[in-house]
Amino acid sequence: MAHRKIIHIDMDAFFAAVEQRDHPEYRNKPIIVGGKPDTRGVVATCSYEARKFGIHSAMSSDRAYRLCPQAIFIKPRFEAYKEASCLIRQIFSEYTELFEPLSLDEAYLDVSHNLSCRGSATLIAKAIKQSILQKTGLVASAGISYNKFLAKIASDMDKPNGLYLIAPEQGEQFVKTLAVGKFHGIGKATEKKMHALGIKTGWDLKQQSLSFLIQNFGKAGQYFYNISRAIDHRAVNNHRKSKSVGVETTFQADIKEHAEIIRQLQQLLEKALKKLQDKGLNAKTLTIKIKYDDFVQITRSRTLAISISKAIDTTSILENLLKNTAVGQRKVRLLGVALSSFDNQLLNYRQMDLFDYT
Ligand code: TTP
Ligand code: MG
Repeated sequence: MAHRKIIHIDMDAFFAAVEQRDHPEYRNKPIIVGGKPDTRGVVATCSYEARKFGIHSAMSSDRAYRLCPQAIFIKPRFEAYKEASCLIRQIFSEYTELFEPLSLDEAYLDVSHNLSCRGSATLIAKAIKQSILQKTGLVASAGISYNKFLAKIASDMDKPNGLYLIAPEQGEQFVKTLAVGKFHGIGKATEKKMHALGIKTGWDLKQQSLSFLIQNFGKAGQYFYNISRAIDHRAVNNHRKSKSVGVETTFQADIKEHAEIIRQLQQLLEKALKKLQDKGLNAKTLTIKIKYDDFVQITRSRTLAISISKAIDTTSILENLLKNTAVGQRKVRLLGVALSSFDNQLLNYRQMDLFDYT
C-alpha cells in the first residue's frame, strides 16, 4: 500500500509574530501576548526572544515579568490573528481540499494526490511556507511524514522556520528514542502515569502489551500501542467534526428568577463563544437548553443572518428565546447554550481580500 503524504503546518510564535509584524518597534524584542502582570493573567504566547528567558505559554504573567522585567506585555488582538488564520487556510486550499485545521495556527494537509512540485510533499511544504510568508508576512514551520502523528512531531523538530521530514523508513526508529511527553495525545497527567509505570520513551511504550495499555489507559491504549510502532491510520478530515459547540451547567440549587437565568445564559454563551474562537470558527445558530426541576427538557434556537459574537445584542436574542418557555414560573435545574451552523470555511477564505507584504 502506498503511504500517505501528510504535512503539518504550525505557525511560529503565532500571536507574537503577528504583533511583531504589525508593530516594527516590537521586532527582535522579548514580547509577551496575554494578561498583564498584577492581573492574575497568563501568557498566551511570547516571542522567541522572550523564550530565551524561560517564558512560555500558560505561565502566569507575574512569573514572566520576574523572569524578564524588560519584556513588553501586549493585549491579544484576536481579530488580527483570525485574519492571518483565514489567509493561511486560503493558501492550504490552493494545495489541497483535504486539510484539517486544529486551531488558528495549525493544520494537517493530505497531499498524497497532489501532483505539483513533482509530487514531492517536502517541496509542497516549502512552497506553502513561502506563500504564507509572502501573503501574511509570517513564518511557519512544516513537518512532513506518512501519518498525522509523525507529521505533527516533525513540525516541532526544527522550529522556528522549520522544515522537517520523517520518511517511512525512519518512522519506527524515530519514535523509539522519543520521550513519551513529546507524543501528541500524551498530556502531563498521562506522562506522569507512564513514568510511574516505568514508560519513559517510545521504546518503553512498545514493550507493553495491548491488554496492559488498555487496562491502564482505557480506549487510548490502542492508540498508544499503535503510535509506539509509528502507526497512525487517522485520516485528514476536512469535514467539520463537531456540528456544534456547547456548554451547560447544572445548578447546585434550582434557580427560578428570570434575570438570573438570563445572566447564567450570558455566561454560558461567553464560554461557548470562547470555545468557538479557539477553534477558529464562526456560528450563526444559537440554541438554548433548559431542564426544569422535573427533568423535562426543552430547547429553543434561532439562526441569525450574521455570525454570533459579543458585538451583537445577545441579551435581546436570549430574551426572545425565553418567551415561549416556563422560565420565570418554573424552577430550572440545568441550562445549556450551543452554537452551530458554522460558516462554510473554504467559501469564506475565498471571499477574503488577499494582500501582499512583499
Ligand atoms: P502554539 O502553536 O502552541 O504556539 P506558538 O505558535 O505561539 O509558538 P510555536 O512557535 O511554539 O508554535 O499556539 C498557537 C497560538 O495559540 C499562540 O500563538 C497563542 C495561542 N495559545 C494560547 O492562547 N494559549 C496557550 O496555552 C497556547 C499553547 C497557545
Ligand atoms: Mg504555533
